[in-house]
Amino acid sequence: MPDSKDSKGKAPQKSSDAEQGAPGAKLTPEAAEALLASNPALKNELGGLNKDQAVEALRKMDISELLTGLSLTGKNKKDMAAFKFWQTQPVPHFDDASTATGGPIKIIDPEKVSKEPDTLIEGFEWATLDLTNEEELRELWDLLTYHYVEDDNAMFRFRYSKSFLHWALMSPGWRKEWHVGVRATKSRKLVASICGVPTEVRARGQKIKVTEINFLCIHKKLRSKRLAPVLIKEITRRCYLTGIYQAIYTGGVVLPTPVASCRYYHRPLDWLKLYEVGFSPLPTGSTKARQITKNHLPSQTSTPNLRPMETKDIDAVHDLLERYLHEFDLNQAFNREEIEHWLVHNENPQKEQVVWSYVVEDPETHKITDFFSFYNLESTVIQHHKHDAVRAAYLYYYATESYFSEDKKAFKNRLQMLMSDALILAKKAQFDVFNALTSQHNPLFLEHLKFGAGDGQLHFYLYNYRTAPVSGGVNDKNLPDEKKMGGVGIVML
Ligand code: MYA
Repeated sequence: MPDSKDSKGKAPQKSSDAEQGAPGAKLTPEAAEALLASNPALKNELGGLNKDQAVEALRKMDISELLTGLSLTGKNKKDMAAFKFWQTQPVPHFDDASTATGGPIKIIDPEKVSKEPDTLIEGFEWATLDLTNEEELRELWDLLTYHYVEDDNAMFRFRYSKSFLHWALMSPGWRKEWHVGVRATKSRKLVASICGVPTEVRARGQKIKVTEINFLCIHKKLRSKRLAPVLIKEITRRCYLTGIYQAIYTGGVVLPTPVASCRYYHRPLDWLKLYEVGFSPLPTGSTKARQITKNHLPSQTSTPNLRPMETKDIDAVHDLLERYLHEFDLNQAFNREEIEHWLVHNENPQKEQVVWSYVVEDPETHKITDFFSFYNLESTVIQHHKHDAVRAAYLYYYATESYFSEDKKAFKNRLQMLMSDALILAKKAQFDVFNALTSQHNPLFLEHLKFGAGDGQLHFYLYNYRTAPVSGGVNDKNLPDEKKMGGVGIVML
């Protein structure tokens, strides 16, 4: 039973009017089969049909209807029949996603990359944001706070803190040129953004230098004017100019073509507040008191020798995490500096804490045997008389030596204990809800620890790189499945 109303994923947006009513392309049988194979949710929607019937049913639909079907809740209702922009980009098409071998889609000749940006619509100009400047950081924060991702019913909107933006956008190797803005020429107001940071990912063992793209945002008054493609092309140009030809990004909307799709799960920490803001429903037949009791957590953690991660743990955590992440088809390849940046919290009274990381140290060998982390991402509760924000902890990276033992049951038990402690620590840190995807080995603990299924999916995309679909940890019923693990080993902010 879904326990939470909203996914808090990267929510889908309304379609641009320009493409409404465009005729939908028909799929080939191979494309329909590939799409079914990589989308358990869609397959589930066609439940009751055998494979051939399902393929045939899919072929009869146009792509726009089909993509609507990709979401169990119809959340992705967006007429994308034409994909006028995405069709022109080096991304896999729906029908070739699973068939071709891995590798770059297009070889970029740096000589041919334009040295100048495209012109913007009248009255607007390009900006490069200097996020070391408090005022410019505040401008980006302001744009995102009022115009970034909302859920379908416009009840919640992501509220990334300034500390978060600092953390997310100034990671090792960051470049100012990849913090792209658009300003209104007259007022100088920042009205749009798209940002990237460099990192490396491994796709089926192939290490790729990528830009991690995030914070694509357009002021509400400038929506549906085809500005998003212009922003995407501009950051692509800036990446190409620095010799980066691939990117990774996530979104709640279906675009050509997800490499993996995970589902959101939510563990209430303050059930009553989540109920009051409309995030968690009261299940039929239950009472508020029963829900509060159901979600009650112990006040003390239970893993022996658990403590906050410190600078001295960086090498050990790096070693453990790298060995663990290697096991996933799609994962992030960290260097030491990145481990320090992404996982170690340095006390600073001026800055809000963004990341919480814990390690287990063996008291005899002093070996780090386990580690887990979560980060803070609040959402504004839009127009609520009592609460103005929901504090959500998002599960980040974790790893445990028990994964490498033969005893898979011991690994499962260990992970359940660690994650239960993560919930307790998040509750102590005043979070209202703990969110996790079906990625990593999360199917081993989600249902056991009373996470409720969200209604959102998070789709993972690679730009200018093809690899066969990666499992998102869910089965045909879009439920977490231990047999579907091992796909996604990257967490995107
Ligand atoms: S995901 C977060 C996205 N942001 C939000 O949801 C915030 C609230 N919404 C908005 O600000 C706007 O609605 C946005 C679209 C900006 C989303 N990713 O300008 P338009 C396509 C990619 O008329 P608008 C994140 O940050 C759409 O299919 N494309 O539309 C990761 C259509 O194309 P096509 C998207 O609503 C971002 C076209 O845009 C998305 O005014 C990764 C319509 O443009 C989306 N989330 O603005 C970006 N939403 O005709 C890709 C719509 O083909 C990076 N569209 O259907 C690619 C890698 C680049 C670097 C490469 C380096 C090598």
